[in-house]
Amino acid sequence: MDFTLSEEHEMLRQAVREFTDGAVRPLADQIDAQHAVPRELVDQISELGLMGVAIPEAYGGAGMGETGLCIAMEEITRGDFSVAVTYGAHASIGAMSVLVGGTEEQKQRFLPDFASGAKLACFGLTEAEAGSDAGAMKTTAVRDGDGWVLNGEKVWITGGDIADFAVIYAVTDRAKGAHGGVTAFLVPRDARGYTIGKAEEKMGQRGSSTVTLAFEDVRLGDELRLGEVGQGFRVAMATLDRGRLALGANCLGCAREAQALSVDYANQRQSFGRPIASFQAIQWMLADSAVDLYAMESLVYRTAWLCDAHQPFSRESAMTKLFCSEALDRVVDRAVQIHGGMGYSAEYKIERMYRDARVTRIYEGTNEIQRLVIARDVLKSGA
Ligand code: COS
Repeated sequence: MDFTLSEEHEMLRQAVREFTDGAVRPLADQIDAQHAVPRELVDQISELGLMGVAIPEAYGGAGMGETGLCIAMEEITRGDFSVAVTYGAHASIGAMSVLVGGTEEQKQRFLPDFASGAKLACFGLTEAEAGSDAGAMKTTAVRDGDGWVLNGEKVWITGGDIADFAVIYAVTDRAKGAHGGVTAFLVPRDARGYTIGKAEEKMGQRGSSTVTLAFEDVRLGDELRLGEVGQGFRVAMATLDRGRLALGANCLGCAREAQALSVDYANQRQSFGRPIASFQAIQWMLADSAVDLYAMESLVYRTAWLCDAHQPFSRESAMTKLFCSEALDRVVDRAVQIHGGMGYSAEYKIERMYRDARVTRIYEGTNEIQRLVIARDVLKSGA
């Protein structure tokens, strides 16, 4: 058994860490206050080659697998969650839908631009009345000659305002139900009838844009259909397996930063004539968070290894998302407690991180859905 990262992965971590320290962390307060990630930051991520970190070299990517993507996500999230989520909307679930569901021809046509960041993608599954029950979607794509006509509206689409393409899941045969009647499409932003709607005002991760995308009689050639007709639900679920894993890496990065800030604060803050780090009450909180961090790291990188080794990892990805998002909540909550009144002040980073963390138990499948996915697999396999 060998748990060491390859030299290549270690170099990637170092490069992303330097980028985060120099370019991301200094902007985090501004990003939160202005509710926007500067486009230049997204372009810098592209220039570093990170948009294609998990895309195979054959399609212009770095070929560093989900392990590489998790490293990049972890490190960027240490600097700012909104930047990491903006990055992940493309690199983790947008572009990955094409890798997971596209034909060889589509991979060759689209992935090189997705890998370089010349074009960005977003992922459109959720609708106003189809969140956890993704199969209840109302968006339709109807055959029209050689192509399709798309109608409907997707909500909560991260990065929908900057994406050049949206991966849209639509009902193509209502009679077959969600599982056999949903198909995925790669919809270009400049298609007639494609409208980018309003951005949500959010509690946290305020810099990441989250918009509605509406489609009114959008005509699509059949070459923009991703995968087989009727197989879209499976493409969505297999893509989310990767997305949920990468989200675990986001949680790990945010938790690491919260713990590092807590250690600094505990060493520097004096109470009763000595640093609060010398009190057992504080030490126990730091110890409990260290255990959470170790468990998060173990889950993230073992599951990434399963994915890169082409082994099944749906259950493990749901477990990673579930555990890491709940562990992050515990770690940031302790971090606020250690910071005392300062942890509640908007002047300290920890206040933003506490707000940023909360949604991780909700998006990419609520934790209730993760428990459902895990329990179904436990009951099916008997263990
Ligand atoms: N990989 C590949 N295929 C998968 C899969 C996976 N991880 N999970 C399910 N499938 C396939 C199943 O094999 C099944 O195919 P068959 O009908 O041929 O057997 C099909 O997809 C339907 O799966 P399932 O029966 O589990 O569907 P349900 O509608 O019962 O449940 C849940 C699906 C609830 C798990 C799904 O709707 C879900 O994940 N909801 C949350 C959505 C979400 O994460 N939203 C966030 C959006 S992105 S921010």
